[in-house]
Amino acid sequence: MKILLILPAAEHLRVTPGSPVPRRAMLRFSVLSLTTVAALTPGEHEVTICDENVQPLDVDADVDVVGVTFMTALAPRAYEIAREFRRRGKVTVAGGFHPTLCTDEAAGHFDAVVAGEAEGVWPQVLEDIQGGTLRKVYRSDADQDLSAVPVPRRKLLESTADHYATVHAVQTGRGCNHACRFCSVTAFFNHRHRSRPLEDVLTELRSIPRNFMFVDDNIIGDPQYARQLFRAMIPMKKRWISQCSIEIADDPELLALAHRAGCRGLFVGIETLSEENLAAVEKGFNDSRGYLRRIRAIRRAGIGVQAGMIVGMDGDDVTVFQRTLRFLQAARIDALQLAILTPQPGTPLREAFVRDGRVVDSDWGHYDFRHTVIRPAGMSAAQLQDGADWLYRQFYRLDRIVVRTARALLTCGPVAAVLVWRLNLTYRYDNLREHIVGRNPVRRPRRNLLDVAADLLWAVRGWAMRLRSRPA
Ligand code: B12
Repeated sequence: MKILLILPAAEHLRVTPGSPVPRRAMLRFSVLSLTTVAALTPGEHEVTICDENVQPLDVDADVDVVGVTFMTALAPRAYEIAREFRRRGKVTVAGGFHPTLCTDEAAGHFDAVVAGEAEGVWPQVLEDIQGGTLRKVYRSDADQDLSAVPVPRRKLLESTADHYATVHAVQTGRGCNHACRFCSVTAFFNHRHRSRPLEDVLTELRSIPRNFMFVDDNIIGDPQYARQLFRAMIPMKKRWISQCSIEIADDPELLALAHRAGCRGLFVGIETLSEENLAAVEKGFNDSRGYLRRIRAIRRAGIGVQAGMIVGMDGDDVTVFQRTLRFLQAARIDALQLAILTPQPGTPLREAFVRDGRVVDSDWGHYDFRHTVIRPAGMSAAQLQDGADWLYRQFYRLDRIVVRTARALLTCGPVAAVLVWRLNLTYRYDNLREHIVGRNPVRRPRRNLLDVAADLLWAVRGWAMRLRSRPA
């Protein structure tokens, strides 16, 4: 059979016929979900991948089966895609986070849903399609060991590889032992962490270039395993980034090993400065009192820190934005991913918000962490949106990016500095493109001259592009 695997993109990011691929190389990482499903596909089938972030989707493609992966914010687009292909008589299959956490909903739009991991399930789905016995839902065994995880078929991304920062995404393990109430990973993997056989990972690493990304949810999920992995990686002289809990800072030996193994940047879920908030989401292990010391330890080890911060938790009032910005500056955070508290499906957080009637927007398309979909406790929804936008915009001011990059160069070295520069510019680019300005609810608006100039240049660029794309 001919199988097309699709990663949908939200409307403002989607590449359509004739439109240019937006310049956001740093944030685009290869589609590991789909290259993995492709690798699980028996050789008799022909597989292609379409990532709507970098290429237009041809709904008239000559294919038999269409597999779509999607997170919650992409559900509306995934359902549109399913409708188009089903109308053309193709068999459609859904997989990934949203179909797993909202299986019945996804089953209403697709011919079949794979809930959970594809290993051990996907070949059966294909066999059933061929045999005419396709079921609605296929559920993977959540406890299976990860020796069945294949080496992803990265070659399928060859024609679009230039649009990604790297197509070399590697996973050493899945899930996380923590049980943070807002986290989809906890819901998906039932707060359990499993590691792949170390030798499988090392073999895969030997086959890829120097720079890559570990897409683990917590690269030190099993500290003993991480120690072995890092030791074995030292002679490989790789350079990589990953995600990790702040607990790495409490283990100087592990931290040093990570750096010697080539780690140059970590995404760390700091989430909030408030102990009350941390306790409410069951992330007390973060211990906000030690943030500055722990972040300093990670940066001193030569590893840049991207902070994941959440605003809009119940202990937050309108002062949270300015306090958070001050903290990020004081902690010398290298990059920021800011989230507005979003009750994702399947999480205990959602259950509580639904129960209390505090979910005010049920359009999944807005569940991208950039929209306010809740009624916050300590401010209005408009203040939360404004303040979050303001904080994002302020953090990515051009002068701050320049200082940040220079600092990263001096403290973490050239690889980290290049990463910081590109990552910061990508977020700044996204903020400009999405016209994110915002307003600090506790202060009168004050704009930076550089930002005003950048906005003007941006508007001129937009006009020029529109003029150029206008039909003669
Ligand atoms: C790497 C990553 C990214 C990367 C790359 C994303 C990409 N396009 O590939 C970047 C940094 C860009 C990113 C961005 C975002 N991400 Co992200 N990301 C991840 C992360 C850590 C790993 C994804 C991955 O590669 N997994 C490895 C693959 C192999 O696992 P998998 O996807 O689960 O696939 C398996 C099964 O699900 C199944 N499967 C999956 N798809 C399909 C399809 C078919 C047809 C079949 C049969 C089976 C199948 O089979 C696979 C093999 O078993 C996940 C967390 C996680 N554990 O997965 C979060 C995660 C997916 N991201 C998430 C979010 C929210 C975002 C952002 C919105 C964050 C933000 N604030 O901006 C953005 C959105 C960007 C966008 N528009 O696409 C959430 C999604 C939550 C939800 N309920 O939808 C997750 C779960 C993180 C979390 N803790 O909540 N992300």
